[in-house]
Amino acid sequence: MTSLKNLGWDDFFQSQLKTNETLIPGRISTENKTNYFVHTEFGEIIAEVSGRLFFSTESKSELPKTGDWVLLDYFEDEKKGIIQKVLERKTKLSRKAAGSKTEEQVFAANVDYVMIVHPIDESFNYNKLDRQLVVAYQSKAEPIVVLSKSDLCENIDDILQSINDNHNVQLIPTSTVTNEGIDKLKEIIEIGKTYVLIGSSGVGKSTLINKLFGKDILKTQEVRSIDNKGKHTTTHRELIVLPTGGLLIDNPGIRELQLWNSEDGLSQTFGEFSEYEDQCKYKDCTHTVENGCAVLFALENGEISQKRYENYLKMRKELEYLETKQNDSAAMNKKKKWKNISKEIKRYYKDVKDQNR
Ligand SMILES: Nc1nc2c(ncn2[C@@H]2O[C@H](COP(=O)(O)OP(=O)(O)OP(=O)(O)O)[C@@H](O)[C@H]2O)c(=O)[nH]1
Ligand SMILES: [Mg+2]
Ligand SMILES: [Zn+2]
Repeated sequence: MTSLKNLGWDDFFQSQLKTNETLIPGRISTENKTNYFVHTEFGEIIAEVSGRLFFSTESKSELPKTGDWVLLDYFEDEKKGIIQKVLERKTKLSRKAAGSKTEEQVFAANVDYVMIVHPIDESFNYNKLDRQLVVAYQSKAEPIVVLSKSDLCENIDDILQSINDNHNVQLIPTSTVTNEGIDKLKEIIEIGKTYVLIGSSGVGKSTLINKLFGKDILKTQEVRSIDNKGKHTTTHRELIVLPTGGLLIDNPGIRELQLWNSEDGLSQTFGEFSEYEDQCKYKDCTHTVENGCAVLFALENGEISQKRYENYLKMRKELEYLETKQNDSAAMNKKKKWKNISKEIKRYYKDVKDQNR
């Protein structure tokens, strides 16, 4: 059984407990359709969310997610629990939910490091890496870039150099075939710290976790065939406690990583832009057509790369569009709320009138 501390419990969470707290703390491992697997001091238990918690949350993102610390009523005989409260999150990894809804999807909570797993090959997708970095920085956890399948790559140094040119982030080439980087990863993974692995399907996240665990505990894709392409092998998130300590969260491959309120993450990932943006003539400069735009000037002078400029603008536009949609849906909710209130008021007066009759 693992101690709370080894599960990531610290003063930040301790300070959220009442003095005479009767509920027990637990950490969400897996979110199932109707219940959760939760790590506790008493081992892994199955728990459900209480009706009160379910109905008091305003959005789905407030319900427990993998990595969350929760407080539960614990029923020892059945090894079951009822989740009464989600503790405040230290960090959270969010994206816009897939589909047309303007909704936040939290896919991991309270992680210390985001391991972005990216296969290293000639067709390395820098734009995708930038997007993942934006999401990682926004979460307030620290990113680490794991360059997987290094056994299949010949020009590793060139790619490392290109990433280093734009980012100040730890880069670890790994291979589960040659074992390159595996010891390095084992070395950096600390007891009681949480690492979430993100990346597209098939990049080798689960294989890597199996390697670090020292046993095949997770299902991995067997052979890569054409009709297997795009098929997700991992279908749920799971928080795994390594035998050597350290907590890893496996994720299903992410097909579409849409941004959710990531302004800070964006400026951190595109550090070179903020320097110029401050010098633009107009405060609300779009850096596209304006006279006196320092970003365009830097682009012309080759101080900013064309590729990064395009990717940056794309993500900025995505965030602006999201903001408009959020305002729209906030206005709609407000309207709905007032409609309900005026309905209630009408009903109240009708009742009063009826009573006086
Ligand atoms: N050559 C090579 N292949 C690898 C390496 N690591 C993983 N693979 C292979 O890549 C395929 C995908 O690995 P998975 O671990 O299932 O990938 P995943 O990221 O967990 O994928 P999803 O669960 O679908 O998100 C498997 O066939 C692995 O054997 C590596 O270092 N080198
Ligand atoms: Mg997997
Ligand atoms: Zn500008």
